[in-house]
Amino acid sequence: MSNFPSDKPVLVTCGLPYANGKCHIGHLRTYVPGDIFVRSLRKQGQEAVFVCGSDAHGTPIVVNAEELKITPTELVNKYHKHFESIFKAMEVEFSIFGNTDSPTNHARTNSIVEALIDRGYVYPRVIRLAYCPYDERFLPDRYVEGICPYCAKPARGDECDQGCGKHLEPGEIKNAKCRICGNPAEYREQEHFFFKLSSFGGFLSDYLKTLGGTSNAINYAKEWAKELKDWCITRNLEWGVRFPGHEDLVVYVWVDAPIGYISFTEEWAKKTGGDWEKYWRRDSRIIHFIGEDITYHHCIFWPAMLKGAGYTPPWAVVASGMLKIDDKKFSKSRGYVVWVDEDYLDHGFHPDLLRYYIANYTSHTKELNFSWKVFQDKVNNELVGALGNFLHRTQHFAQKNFGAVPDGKVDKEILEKIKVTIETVVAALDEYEFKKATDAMMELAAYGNSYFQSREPWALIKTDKDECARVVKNCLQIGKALILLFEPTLPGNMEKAWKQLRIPGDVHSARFEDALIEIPAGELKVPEILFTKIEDKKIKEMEAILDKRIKIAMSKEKKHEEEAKEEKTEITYEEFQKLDIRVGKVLSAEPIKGSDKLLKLEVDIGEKRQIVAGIAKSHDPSELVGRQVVVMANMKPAKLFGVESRGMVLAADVEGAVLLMPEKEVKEGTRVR
Ligand code: B3M
Ligand code: ZN
Repeated sequence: MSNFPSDKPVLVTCGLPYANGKCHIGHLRTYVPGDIFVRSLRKQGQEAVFVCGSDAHGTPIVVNAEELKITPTELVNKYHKHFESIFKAMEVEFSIFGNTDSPTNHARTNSIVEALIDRGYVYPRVIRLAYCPYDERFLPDRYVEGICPYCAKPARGDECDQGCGKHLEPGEIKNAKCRICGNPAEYREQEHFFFKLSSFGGFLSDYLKTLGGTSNAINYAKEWAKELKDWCITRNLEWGVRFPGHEDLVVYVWVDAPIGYISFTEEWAKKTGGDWEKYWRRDSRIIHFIGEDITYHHCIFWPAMLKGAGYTPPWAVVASGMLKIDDKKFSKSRGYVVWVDEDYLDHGFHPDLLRYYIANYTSHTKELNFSWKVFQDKVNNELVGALGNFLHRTQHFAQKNFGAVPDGKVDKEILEKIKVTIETVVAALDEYEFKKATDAMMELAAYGNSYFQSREPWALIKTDKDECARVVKNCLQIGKALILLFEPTLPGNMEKAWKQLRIPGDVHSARFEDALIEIPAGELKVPEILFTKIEDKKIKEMEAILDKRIKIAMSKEKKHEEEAKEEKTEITYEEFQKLDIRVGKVLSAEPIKGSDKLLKLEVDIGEKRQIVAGIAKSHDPSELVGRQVVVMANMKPAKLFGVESRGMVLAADVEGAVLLMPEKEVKEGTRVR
């Protein structure tokens, strides 16, 4: 017996993309199988709501917006639109694609947090937090960088991203440095609010026994549930959902992000006249598709929060394995990334090809490696060679020799083969095994090809037209079954194929079991080719794009490493005292013959000094005269282009040097400390 259709309402979600960067293949590893799953549910007669949306909060978005000098809202809107258009292009069809900064989500988050407070699951505690004395602010999450207390690798404030991968609580990170100014952070005490996760141990250990989904998620979660620490759910930020009653605090992004699943369902219900509470307040089947790296949040935090506030916890958590590019760990900074727009869609590749690759490369829970070469092989051998070839040759033959789908019955043996394939596919989908499912479909295509080959209809047409018609009818029936089975994976091409075969009704709403209904006799047109081979040249072109990106990233990394090596050592105040820095006034300035960079200055620093400065490109000599500058006065004398220099004019090290000057005029020769 398969899991679906069920009499309980079914809701499927996909992990919310941060509205903070572009969509890459790594994202699709969750969204494409999620979409295939929902389309397959409908093919089994199961209604399902499919929700997703932009994750709008959290420090990376604030930090990025600050760097780009735009507001977080502007940044979020930009990427929200981006994801929406990519999903449309990739035929990932959510019932709704919301945004966690929506009024509905603010309201739902408030109401859940208040419920948790009312029920005694939230308490205040004074903790030591990283604080930057220069920027005069607390440094939540990604505003701090430092060392992981567990594995001693470099880490970010909320996560050991380069080492053990642990979630870090506020205040845990060692050697904290401010990300804005790079200075060491101090620790200051402040009151924050904690969720009593530790009191959910009993609930979670029972709950995890019944939770469905993939073993990679559930097994880890069972271990984690044995040792639960309370969880700090507030942050010092402006951007986010206010923590009730505290103007200076917002809730941690991992509180309001999953609540987005609920508020998007509410928004969907409002739009369509549906009922959101039947999913979130009553017995239902909520299925979360997520990346493996956010299992803790979905199997531990989230069910505890839902339970605590009186909502329905998930029925299944389906976690996809991670992505590799050319067998290397996926990494944007190292260039191992394939962007969905600029590296795929913009090159004219059909979304179905990548959808198939993602579904069929390996088991959903294993690492998926993307390489252009394998992509080419899979498209050319499987989609073109097996599936496309079968659909085309049989319809082409039928059209040419009969002009129509021939009359007559389909063989029992063929219908049986189709039936068994449907059962295999449905069983695989019940286990979230998209590879098994699509392999079974491809096996049916291979069966069709060898059936066609062995019956030799091209010979039969001359000797036994009736027998030939029977073979052709059988083939067209297999074709119909393939179209229905592959529709969730290849929605665009299967829609085309369905129309070409002139089967009545809409392929997207038809059921798997309709594959057993005999294809009606009727006129056929010459079929168009669905899938075409990808040429070597195209693959070389795509590989070159990836190579180039990796090379550029490598040279950037090298530069960073060298810069890091140059990092300044600390000095004492006594050592600093040795520097003789003084305010001076420029008395004269003139170019130096033979150099387009240097100017010869005469500067009054309580005494007259001749100084050579590399500022000719950015400063006109005449505008300098009379200006006050800051001078390092005890530099060892040096000769530049034959001109003696005794001292150095200080400037900010940017293109077109920016000279330092005192805030107001002071006497020439005044010391700087
Ligand atoms: N926005 C993305 C991630 O960590 C994060 C998911 C939220 S799901 C509620 O994969
Ligand atoms: Zn700072």
